[in-house]
Amino acid sequence: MSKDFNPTNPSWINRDRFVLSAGHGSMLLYSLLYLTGYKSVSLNDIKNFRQLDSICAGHPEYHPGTGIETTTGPLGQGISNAVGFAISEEILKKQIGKKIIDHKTYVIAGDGCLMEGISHEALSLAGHLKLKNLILLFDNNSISIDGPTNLTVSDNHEKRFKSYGWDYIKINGHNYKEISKALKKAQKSKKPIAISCKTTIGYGSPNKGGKASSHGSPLGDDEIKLVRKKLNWSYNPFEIPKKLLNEWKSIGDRASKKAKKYEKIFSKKLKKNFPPGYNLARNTIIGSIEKAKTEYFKNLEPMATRKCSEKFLEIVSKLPNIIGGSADLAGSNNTKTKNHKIVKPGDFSGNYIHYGVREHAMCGIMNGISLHSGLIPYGGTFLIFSDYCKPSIRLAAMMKQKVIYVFTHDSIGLGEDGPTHQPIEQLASLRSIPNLNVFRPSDLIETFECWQLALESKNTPSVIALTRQAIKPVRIKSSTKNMSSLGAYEIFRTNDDIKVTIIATGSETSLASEVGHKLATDGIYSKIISMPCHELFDQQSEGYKNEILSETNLIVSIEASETSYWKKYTNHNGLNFGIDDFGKSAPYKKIYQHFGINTENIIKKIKDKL
Ligand SMILES: Cc1ncc(C[n+]2csc(CCOP(=O)(O)OP(=O)(O)O)c2C)c(N)n1
Ligand SMILES: [Mg+2]
Repeated sequence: MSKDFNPTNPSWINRDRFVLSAGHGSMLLYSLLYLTGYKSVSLNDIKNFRQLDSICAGHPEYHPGTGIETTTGPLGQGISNAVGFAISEEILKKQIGKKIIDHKTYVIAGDGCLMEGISHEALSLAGHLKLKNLILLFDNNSISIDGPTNLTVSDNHEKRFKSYGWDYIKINGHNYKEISKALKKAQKSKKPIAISCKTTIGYGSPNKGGKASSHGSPLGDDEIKLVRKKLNWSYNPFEIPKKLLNEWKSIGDRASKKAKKYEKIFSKKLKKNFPPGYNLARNTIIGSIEKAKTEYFKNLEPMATRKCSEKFLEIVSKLPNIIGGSADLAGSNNTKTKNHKIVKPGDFSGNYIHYGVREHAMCGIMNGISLHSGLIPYGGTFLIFSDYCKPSIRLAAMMKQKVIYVFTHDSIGLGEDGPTHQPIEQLASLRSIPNLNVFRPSDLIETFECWQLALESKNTPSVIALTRQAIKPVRIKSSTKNMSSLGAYEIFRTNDDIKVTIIATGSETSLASEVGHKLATDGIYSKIISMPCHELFDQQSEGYKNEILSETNLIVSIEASETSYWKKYTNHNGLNFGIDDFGKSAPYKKIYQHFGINTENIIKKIKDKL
């Protein structure tokens, strides 16, 4: 049954997914898309390989609706993406029935992908979960850039895959019959399966075939002549004989016809059964969100923002399309609520994934879940370990995916675990990634607002940085407007005629408020700005930004984190309270004192400056 792909409707939800983890082989994908009749890639595009604005980029990370699902530049990422695709397929199949969702995910990975650590994390989780819909084709050519892989690798690939709980079969990767037979077998496998395809790099090149030199550099005119001779190919460059082209197109046409039949039958069912997205279901949960806020206003108790986040997740976890998880820190990240059900090996009726201590794969897998379409993934770890997630976060931002990172223990406020666990430069480095919103809310109201913004974002992934320690609320009156959507806003001012603007985020906003009140008792008046999201603030009108930033000569920032990123708001003559060194292991209030992030020090420095 060929419902695998459809050149005339590349985005069909039940298509098989194809991931090119060895993204440097992108021409394989472009040529197949062209030959089978996808409109997205023309022969001209292929001629413009790697040229400005050509769809045939060097590494085409993702192009929606073109047949390019995802191919990864950073080796190994694609394996984790494929695991995410396979998880999405299983979850959606369970939710809406296998008559509607029932497809496979194929991934081509090379020696390099399997050398990368992320492959271990992702393959291990895939084996554990028994993802029988996942087929990995291993381009086993025993060559990478520096030479033969025996320079660096002595792994027994078969034993490695089998120990993860995968099936493993070996074929000659240049033998079409063997490839076809292996794929048929793989499609019936009860486990995830790897097909080791023994291949020769630069196949057909008499002098460069099988050698590392054919990986990246052109063969050269003389060698190309020899290849043509060897492969018995007498046509001009880019000339594809009509007969051959027709054969390929007919494969595409046959696939389209079959896919169309299925699409017709299932599109109605699909519409009826597809889980409602967050935006669609918003009205049904908005009441619960408002109720939780009202409860909060009654007491206004200090609360850790990770706890506030849990309260929000308790509500949205009722929506089937939001898939939570954590890298073995569910209880610390507060990502798993009483409403969650765990995804288990072979049982995908849940909505919460225990990723294990596998941060990198977790984030790569979330990219795959999001790219599959239909589900919104969020996953947690400590903010410090965002460094283990960074390559995948960067790709999510580049591919415009709605992935949400819940990073708790977001400062020295975590206390005794000390410098290895205390994030310093992490916020600045996350903020420097284009198209990523980094939220650091100050209390329950802002946490709810930031979560809503993350879920309603269309093309931007979000980091939500949350405290371990309880913090005092800063928003004490209800408002219908989502103030965090402005990125920064005034919480209060102590007088009409102010001398100082104090900007803070997260746990430091209540400290900023305290500073403001105390300064007022000495006749120094200020306004307090909460800035839960730099990126959203930077997108506001010049007028609004001036309102916030141009009222006083002195601007002060307070954030228990590296300070350099704040200079663009405070200017060189402002004051930045933060930490430009690694943290300390001690009860957290002592660490705040140690680094001078306390009322007395801040007030003294402001007075000195004025
Ligand atoms: C994370 C990462 N590190 C390094 C590279 C640079 N790089 C691109 S291809 C490659 C070698 C890959 O070898 P293999 O997967 O065996 O591909 P083959 O040469 O066989 O096509 C390297 C090191 C990369 N793309 N990603
Ligand atoms: Mg190789």
